[in-house]
Amino acid sequence: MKSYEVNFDGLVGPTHNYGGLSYGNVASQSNSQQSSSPKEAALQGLAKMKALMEMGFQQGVLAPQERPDVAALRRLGFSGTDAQVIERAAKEAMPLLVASCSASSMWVANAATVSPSADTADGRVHFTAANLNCKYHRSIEHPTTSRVLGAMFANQQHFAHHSALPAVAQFGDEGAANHTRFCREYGEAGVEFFVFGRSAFDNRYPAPQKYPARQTLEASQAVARLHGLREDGVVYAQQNPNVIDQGVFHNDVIAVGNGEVLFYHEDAFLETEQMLAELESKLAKVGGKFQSVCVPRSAVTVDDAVRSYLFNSQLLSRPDGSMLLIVPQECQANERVWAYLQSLTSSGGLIREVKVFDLKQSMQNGGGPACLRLRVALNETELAAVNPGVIMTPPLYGSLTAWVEKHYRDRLSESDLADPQLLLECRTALDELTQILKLGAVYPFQIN
Ligand code: SUG
Repeated sequence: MKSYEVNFDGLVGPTHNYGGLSYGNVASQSNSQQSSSPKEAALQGLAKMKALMEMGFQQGVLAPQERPDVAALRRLGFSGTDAQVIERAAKEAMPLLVASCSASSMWVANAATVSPSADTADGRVHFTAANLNCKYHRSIEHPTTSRVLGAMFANQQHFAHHSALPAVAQFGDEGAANHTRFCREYGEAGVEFFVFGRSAFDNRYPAPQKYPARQTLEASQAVARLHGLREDGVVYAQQNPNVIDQGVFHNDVIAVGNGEVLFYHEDAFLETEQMLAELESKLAKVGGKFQSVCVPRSAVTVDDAVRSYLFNSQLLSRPDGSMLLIVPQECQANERVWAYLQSLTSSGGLIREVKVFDLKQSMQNGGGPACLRLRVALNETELAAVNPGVIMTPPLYGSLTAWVEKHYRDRLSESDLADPQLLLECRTALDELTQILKLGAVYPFQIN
């Protein structure tokens, strides 16, 4: 049976703004308070989805969330009508209003961890929504994420959904941004690679000194258990704490994998040799031949990687078995990174082509091509069981573009977040979106 990797991209929501909310994420910190363009952000994301669809890849779309999250503000003690809640928060605690307005659900690599059916004990595709416990503005995403994923992958015979892990730092879980899967074919059993930043219960693992390590070993282990993964089908590795302290807040900022290939920076991991050997031997057990491409620090520094987002790229398999790398334009702007990419694609290796995308609106908050997509490997039967409303087609691209043009603002700055009209605009837009994507009622304003 045929199998595919389907990339579901997060659609940028109407409140996209630069709130400076993510300590440890260099771009989010340095662009804080700039004015944003939600319309441009959403169109840039849609252009990437369209391009991948036109290249022949299976492409889907994941809906944004209702923001400001008035219910979250109510839980923090603001009361009255929705407009009063927003006005009071703006007056008394602007940072909380900003957090409740974040469009951060666009970075769907953090929405969930997904294990394909070939890897799981019950032969279903498993999803665990990420608790995103490290940042308040992201910790409020998972209930709606679960409902949206449930509406997209609604067939219980093929899809199993787990709610987010306990909402405490010990089980900090950032989803697929720290999870990679190696396999020969997408439909065959593979090896799932979980990268963690620290251990909550075992102090033998060193922790970063400056910035938070968002993913814990214990969270990754819990996800592997929930999904029913074989011991031989899992490899855990610790991220180098020094790179977390340089702004590598997720593994997907310093490594990316696809098929049998891991593309990574020399400084990405601790115990790299041991980890590579384990990946090689476990992949061999399921008939695969592991390959790694290490980018030396002499060619590209960690700082270059963080600024350019070289590794936050999408590594895609082309029909002839070679690979294509989708990178943000910031890679072209960095001389060393661009020179490295030229030498990589002309070296005769597996990665033959680089395609550049303008994702500046998202990049300025630390979200590159890989952050914007959630990969779901599906066989033909499973793909047919996905809600067809969320699979990208030329007509859907047309409808979504028109929808963005109609509902999104060109500019948004912090003071605009206090405007209760923004909530109404967001709800009107999302109500229409659920009809376009055929999701049913998934948002708090639709179900309460
Ligand atoms: O969690 N930025 C996101 C970026 C997530 C990128 N995802 C991956 N690497 N997979 C984060 O730090 C910034 C929001 C603000 O500052 O307004 C933010 O949430």
